[in-house]
Amino acid sequence: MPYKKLTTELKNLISQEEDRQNTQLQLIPSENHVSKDVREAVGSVLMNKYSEGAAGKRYYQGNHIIDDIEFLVKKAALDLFDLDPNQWGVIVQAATGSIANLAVTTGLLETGSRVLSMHLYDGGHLSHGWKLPDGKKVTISSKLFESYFYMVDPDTQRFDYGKVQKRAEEVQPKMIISGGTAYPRTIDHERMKQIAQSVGAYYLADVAHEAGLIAGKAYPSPFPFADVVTMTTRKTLRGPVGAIIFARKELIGQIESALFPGIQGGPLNHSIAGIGIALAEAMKPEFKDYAAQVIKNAQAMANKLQELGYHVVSGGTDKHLLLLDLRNKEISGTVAALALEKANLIVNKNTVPNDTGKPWNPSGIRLGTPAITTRGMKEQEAEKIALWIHEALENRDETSVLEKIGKAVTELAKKFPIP
Ligand code: DSN
Repeated sequence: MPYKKLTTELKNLISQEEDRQNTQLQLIPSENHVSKDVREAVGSVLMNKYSEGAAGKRYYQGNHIIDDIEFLVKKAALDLFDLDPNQWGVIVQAATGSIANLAVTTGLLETGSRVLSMHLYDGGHLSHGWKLPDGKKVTISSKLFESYFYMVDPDTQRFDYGKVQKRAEEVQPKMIISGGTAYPRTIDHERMKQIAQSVGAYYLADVAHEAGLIAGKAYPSPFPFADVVTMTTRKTLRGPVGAIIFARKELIGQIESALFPGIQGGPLNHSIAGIGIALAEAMKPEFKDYAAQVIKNAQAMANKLQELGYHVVSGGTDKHLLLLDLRNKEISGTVAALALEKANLIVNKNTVPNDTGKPWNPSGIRLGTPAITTRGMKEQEAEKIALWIHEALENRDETSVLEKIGKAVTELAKKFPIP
């Protein structure tokens, strides 16, 4: 393909994607819409600079400005979460959450050590040592460490910390991890730290999903308890793709060397600056209103769906996400997600606790409100979306009904433009 045609085609596709984001509703809880300032930072000339090494200790010349940027972003990260720089260290170079978690585990643990984390079907994450139920090691974390999982109580679909304690005593892990992708309830970080301490393990709280809610003081902070906290920056924190690692001062050096030269080369300076802008935005008083509204919207959506006969996992949500187990409706997660896409409602299929389906055809869908709340939507819109979800799922084989809903969704979306 000639260069000019390729460039034109790519520019067209970018503009089509912008249009798609504007005219559909993004209900995937790990997605959000960043500000123009974040986009400008990420698209800036900072990406031209190589800066391997920590800020102030680089292997390349010409990095004094990049150093200033990285120092500023690190300080902003500590400030946003009210952390004392004498007690906490921070790393902003990890390109993604999975890489951040790999840096933490490889930095603090011997290869082959035992790690205990949330089961994926109960809301955990691949990078916490996930292996398939038949034992197949499909992640680097499961290949490097001996991984074990704790699960939600089958009746409440919430963690029973007494059972987590028992599991920890059986497994005797070197690290206990909480957090992940789809646990809709508050995690008791104080209890998790006690459990970890009782077996001599580090406690890593992965708050990738909740970072913005914690920054906005709408969700409990893990910092008083955890030894290490990791987060991605693109979800509720409303920044670019990236991650932040916070660790108690005495642990940060090992993690830093595990990241570079252990895992990564040159950091993504443009993303780091974009993270800094997002942190600054999260310091504004209105970000607290945003975080609180994200949760109100998710609860309004969960309540409405429950009224409509859906099994909302754990009976509701304390945060920005909810999980529907569709087995009572006899619809697979895949069929549901595809039907909703035709109605311009973008969700993802997801495993649910005690799933009897397969990861590529699980029994549920996951919904979230960070992106619609950024657009300015409130409970009224969240309830309307729940009604559309119901109508679309009931009429999943009726293209004309899905198209009709899709048009109504777009009309609403256009009233709430993306930043
Ligand atoms: N992408 C994250 C999420 O959707 O929660 C998982 O890696």
